[in-house]
Amino acid sequence: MAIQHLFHCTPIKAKMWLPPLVKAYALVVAFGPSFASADTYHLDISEQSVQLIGKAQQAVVANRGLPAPTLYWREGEQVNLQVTNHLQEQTSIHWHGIVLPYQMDGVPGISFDGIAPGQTFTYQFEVKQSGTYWYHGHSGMQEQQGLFGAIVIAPRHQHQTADRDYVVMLSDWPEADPHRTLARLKKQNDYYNFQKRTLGDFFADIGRLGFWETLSDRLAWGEMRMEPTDLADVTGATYRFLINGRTPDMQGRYLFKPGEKLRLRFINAAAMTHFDVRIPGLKMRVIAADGQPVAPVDVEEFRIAVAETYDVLVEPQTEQAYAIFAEAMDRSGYAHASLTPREDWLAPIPTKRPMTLLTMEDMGGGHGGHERHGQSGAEATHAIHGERLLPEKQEGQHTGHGEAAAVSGDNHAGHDAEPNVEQQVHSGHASSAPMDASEPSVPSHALLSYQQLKSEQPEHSLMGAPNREITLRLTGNMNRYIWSFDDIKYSDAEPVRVKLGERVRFHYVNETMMNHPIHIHGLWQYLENGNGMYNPKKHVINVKPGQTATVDVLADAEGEWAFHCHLLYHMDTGMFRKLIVEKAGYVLH
Ligand SMILES: [Cu+2]
Repeated sequence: MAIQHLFHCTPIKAKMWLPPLVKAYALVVAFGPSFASADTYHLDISEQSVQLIGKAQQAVVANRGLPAPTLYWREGEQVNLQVTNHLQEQTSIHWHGIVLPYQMDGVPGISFDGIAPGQTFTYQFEVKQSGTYWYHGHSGMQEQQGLFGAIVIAPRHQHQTADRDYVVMLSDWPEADPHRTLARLKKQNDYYNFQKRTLGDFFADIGRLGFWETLSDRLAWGEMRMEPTDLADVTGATYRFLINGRTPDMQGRYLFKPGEKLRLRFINAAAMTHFDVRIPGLKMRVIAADGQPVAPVDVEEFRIAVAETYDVLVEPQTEQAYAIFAEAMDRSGYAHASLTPREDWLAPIPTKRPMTLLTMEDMGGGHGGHERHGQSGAEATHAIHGERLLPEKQEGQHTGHGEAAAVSGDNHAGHDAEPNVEQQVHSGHASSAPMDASEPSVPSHALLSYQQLKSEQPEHSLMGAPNREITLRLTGNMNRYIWSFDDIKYSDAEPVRVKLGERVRFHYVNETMMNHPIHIHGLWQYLENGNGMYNPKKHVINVKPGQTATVDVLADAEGEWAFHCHLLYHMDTGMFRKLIVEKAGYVLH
């Protein structure tokens, strides 16, 4: 089933800032006279049926959309957001990356009580920053169930102009109820431990559980075995990967005219999935990270961790359709949309690369950078592992679901195979070169690394030594699916307390085999990446397996903040702290 829709920005109020594309095409646009005006936004949170996997499922949505509407704010604006809960359970909205009073931050149990069924909560705060951000539910699994949307904040002084301005929102959509997935992940390892089980068991399980359940469990538990194939613990075996709420078969597209400069605002709104993003045939100029302008870097690919945002400029010169291609880091699936000069032209799906395997560098044996490994001996060894251990995975992920359904003989027939790329792409599309066929592997210098991120402006709060250093170990119990800081899960942990105005240097020591994107609410983290006063400020710092990341945090906002890994199932099982920023003589609980 192909839904022929263009992506559209969803205006939710008349008076708002609009990006250039919308300006150009909107018939009636009223602009506020001043930046300081107060605008009111309404979000209605409800359940809605969606069709993303070939059968109806319930999603949790805002204003009946998945994703939720993009909110366009202006720097300096006083926003007033009325969020009404039409669910049977509590809800909440967290404004991710936004600096605001802590009572407005939207984390139940930390800074407010949550929004009860039938209630409306009004969030009010001044917008003190600009750039690309997002918002999402912070209750239960609602973020995984569809409750997320983009925030685009116009700066007071625009310094990067573009002819068109698009949000590219990536996410992962589960085949099963996420509560059930988590319950499975928490189950005793005797039953699910692949290490102890044989190929015969695997086929027995297929007979009993069905192909996808079996594969999903095996892949999920693969992480615990510390094999080099272990990159994600919830994978494409259960996920569909979406761009602006659409699966690859739904063929999302973004229009352009050759010669135009496009700003693409990538947001990773996935619950559990890091993506490797590329647009074969186009160079991407990264101009912002986590909303903040950075010195431009030209890349062919970047990895976007869960909850990060990157803004890139692209300037397609030729009349052809380009693929916006976001592969799950573990290669278990991909999101795809077309950047196209004509609505009826679709971009080819690029050649999918072999599963990414942990390398010595990924495991902390490298030089501490975030650059991609080259062809190393380790990788070659791992490739053998991959072939030996996971032939079923490669089949499942690369040949479309139709074939997998045949293997299991279950009811996945509704999944239809992946779109028939050849047919769709080349109909009426002769000028498009088959760029995927001979695409070279990306040289490592063309991949964005954290070291390349340099703030556009020097940050003077980075002068001088920190007042305090705190080492936080990122830990996990491999057998019980419990994630933690310093081996203590959230429910047993004391809050981290710092003083208002203090500058704290955190060392995040990753003792696990997983990436952990660490997020602090309400405060910036200045990543120590060797650029001194130009160290970039981010709201999420991805810490690779076995590595240590150092950040400086200026505790310039009092209150109680959430501090956690942004992988939903890691946060939910305990990799979470309350961070209290206290005024002298004033104790918060
Ligand atoms: Cu984590």
